[in-house]
Amino acid sequence: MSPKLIASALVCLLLTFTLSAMAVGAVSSSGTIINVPKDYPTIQAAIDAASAGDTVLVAPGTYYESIQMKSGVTIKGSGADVTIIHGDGSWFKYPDWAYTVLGANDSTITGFTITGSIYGIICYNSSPTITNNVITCNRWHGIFNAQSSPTITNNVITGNGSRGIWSRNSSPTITNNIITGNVYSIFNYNSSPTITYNDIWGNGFNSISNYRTSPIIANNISADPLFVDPANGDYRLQTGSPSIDAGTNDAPGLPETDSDGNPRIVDGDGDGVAIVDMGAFEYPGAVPPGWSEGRKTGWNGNMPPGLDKQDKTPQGFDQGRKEGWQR
Ligand SMILES: [Ca+2]
Ligand SMILES: [Ca+2]
Repeated sequence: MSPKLIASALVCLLLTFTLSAMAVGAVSSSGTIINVPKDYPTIQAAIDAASAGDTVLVAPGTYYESIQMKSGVTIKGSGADVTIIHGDGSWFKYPDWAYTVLGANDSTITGFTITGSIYGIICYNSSPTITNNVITCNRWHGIFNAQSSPTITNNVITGNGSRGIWSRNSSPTITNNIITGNVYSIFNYNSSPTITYNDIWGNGFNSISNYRTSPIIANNISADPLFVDPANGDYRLQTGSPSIDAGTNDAPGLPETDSDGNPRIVDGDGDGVAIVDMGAFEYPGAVPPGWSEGRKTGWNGNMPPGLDKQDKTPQGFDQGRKEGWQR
């Protein structure tokens, strides 16, 4: 086992002990909002009660259940750092298909950590949108696709025991993700995937495997994404991360906010052009010269002339909602 994979295993062990912060994301939907656990104690009970157009909004916490998505229903966590779905061992079709999330057509899952099963997400004859999630510490594949065309945008897929994404007879669109620390990156068989603007780095095998496949593969990078503290489950991006402003604003299913409900799209490298980052968390913006970055507690550092309190924002800048700077 390489040091990197050992580190991933440690993250898996630590995962449930390191998540404590609170965050609530915003929802824009014309349907009904169903709250978990306020309205229903489990995510699945809320999904079962939902109709097409509804949103199931899940409060921070760890939910020990495997869930089946429903056509037309959005399932929204409060941020991948605080809202965890840990599979309960439910099986799908075959004895080796334990899953945490089972996809459905025209549905969205966003803002969760998805962990603790053999497959994190199974798409079987289904094409959901999967965005703003951390998919980690599943025994085999992070996402398994069969006869499916899911939209996989702006996730972190890391520390899974086999492939980050495995596809058969499928046409997934894979954009703006960070795929790292898995044993293998992406495997395609008899498929037509579109794989663009992802950071694929630090897997046991980074090369994308294609058999009887006609892929579109372009504009991906392979560089350390410089997560803030991956050993403790913090997959935000550090200053200088190559994943900042490295995605595409044309990604299908691009979310309006990041996993924590903070603004997307932000100009993270200060060049005046706002481009979405790769991964589940948008870097909050360039730090002005002479200032240090203030994560989670707002900005700090040397006060600019005329300012004497931390709750004031220098001219030309808006204060980040939870951390750092935005122009
Ligand atoms: Ca950005
Ligand atoms: Ca920029």
